[in-house]
Amino acid sequence: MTISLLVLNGPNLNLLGTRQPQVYGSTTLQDVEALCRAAGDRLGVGIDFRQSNHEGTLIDWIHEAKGKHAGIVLNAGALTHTSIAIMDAIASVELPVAEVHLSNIHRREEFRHLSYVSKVALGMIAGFGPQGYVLGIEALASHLRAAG
Ligand code: CA2
Repeated sequence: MTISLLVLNGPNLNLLGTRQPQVYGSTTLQDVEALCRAAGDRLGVGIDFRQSNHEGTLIDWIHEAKGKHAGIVLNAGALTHTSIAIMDAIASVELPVAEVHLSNIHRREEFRHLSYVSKVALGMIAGFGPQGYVLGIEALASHLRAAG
């Protein structure tokens, strides 16, 4: 059966490429989606790419991923640093999560150094820009293949 991954984006990531290009670059979220789909095609992995500015919607999508997707690539945006609810949702579905950040959160303000997502993620990729999403997809695909 074909592996399917949910690629989930949190608050404000819909603005990617339109503001603060010095921090987040000029690639749009639509470009990121195209990169993810190309990686999925190359690896034979289905990609369900989504973005929401609402914590509850993200949590609903994490719950719905159980039984539908084999893993989640997650950039929770600023909710990374605040949301115990997203952390609990990830723990409850028991799916492998590759946490992704465009920027290196550890080179930035102190308040970005804590990630609740990291506490339940399989691993984390930060600082490689949009390529981080491709690395996350590759990492989950090999993890899932190794697990059989
Ligand atoms: O580096 C990342 O990917 C972040 O998850 C991005 C979040 C930030 O709060 C995290 O600390 C690190 C912010 C996403 C907002 O993206 C924007 C893009 C363009 C313009 C404004 C915001």
